[in-house]
Amino acid sequence: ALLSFERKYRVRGGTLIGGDLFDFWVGPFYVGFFGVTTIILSALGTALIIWGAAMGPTWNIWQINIAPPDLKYGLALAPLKEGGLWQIITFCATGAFISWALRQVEICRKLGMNYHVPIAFGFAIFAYVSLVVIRPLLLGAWGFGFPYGIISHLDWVSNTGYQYLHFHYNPAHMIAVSFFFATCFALSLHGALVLSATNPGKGEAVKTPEHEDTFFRDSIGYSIGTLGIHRLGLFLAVSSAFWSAVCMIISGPFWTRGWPEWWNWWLNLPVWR
Ligand code: BCL
Ligand code: UQ1
Repeated sequence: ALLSFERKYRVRGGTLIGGDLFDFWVGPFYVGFFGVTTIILSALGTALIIWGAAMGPTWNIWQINIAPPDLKYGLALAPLKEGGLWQIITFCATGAFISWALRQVEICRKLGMNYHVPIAFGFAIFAYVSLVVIRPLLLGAWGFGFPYGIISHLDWVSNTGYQYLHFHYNPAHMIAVSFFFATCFALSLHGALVLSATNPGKGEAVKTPEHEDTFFRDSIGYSIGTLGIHRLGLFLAVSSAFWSAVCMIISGPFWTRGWPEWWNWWLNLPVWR
């Protein structure tokens, strides 16, 4: 159902392309040019995955796999059944993700909001594109992309990790992992704080942000504030995706040996060498 205030926000314009074309809603959903491209690309990509599965040896959901082309095809287009399908699916997925981000931009413009949401999603897209486009381009073959399948992509992560002997020694991976953990920690603090303030014992009044500030000032001597925690959360989350992308783009294109060996710069510092 349309909520009482929703109609007020259903404003014309703010589109990036095509003027009024597709500037309408279907039920609760804004359509827009990029809504149409999202639907088309994700439907096509999904259909191709199902088609690829149908040509494959199994319907076991864990084992279905759509592999990228063999390395011998380099950066060329491969035959459909030998990775070409993976290439088209990758194109559809990337196009659908970017379309989704641009639809977010149009909705932001309609609402007079800033672009934090599509920019944040852009970092997730960057992490995906770093694996299936940027790194393969830098290494000279689409075959370096990861395969689409539940078990198969896990095997790819494991194999790719061990190619560098011990991936925990990748410094950018260290930073990415630390940001992921910090994100979880910050969100758990925030969720716990908000719920404890807004869900008081029976018969008690809901508490205010001043109570929240006071809790953290009393316990650790500092409160980052209600706006601040959301800025911190955005920074931590976006940094997680960013350093994930970096840790893969440098693995191969800029460092080909084991990651433990990279740390020799430390052992070789003139102070103790
Ligand atoms: Mg590691 C990557 C953590 C051990 C090898 N590793 C990662 C990172 C993350 C991580 C930092 C994956 C997240 C990411 O990229 O997000 N690794 C991690 C941790 C440990 C660990 C915590 C641990 O030991 C506790 N890693 C190891 C071991 C190695 C190893 C030592 C294997 C032996 N690791 C690798 C390799 C890789 C990682 C290889 C990577 O490739 C990966 C990485 O950094 O990738 C960049 C980024 C987010 C995305 C990519 C998601 C993008 C989402 C898109 C844009 C939208 C999807 C929409 C969806 C389809 C729609 C759904 C439909 C709706 C629900 C309806
Ligand atoms: C915090 O200080 C704060 O301000 C009142 C919040 O807002 C609701 C929070 O959610 C959290 C988690 C904190 C504490 C965080 C730090 C970094 C001290």
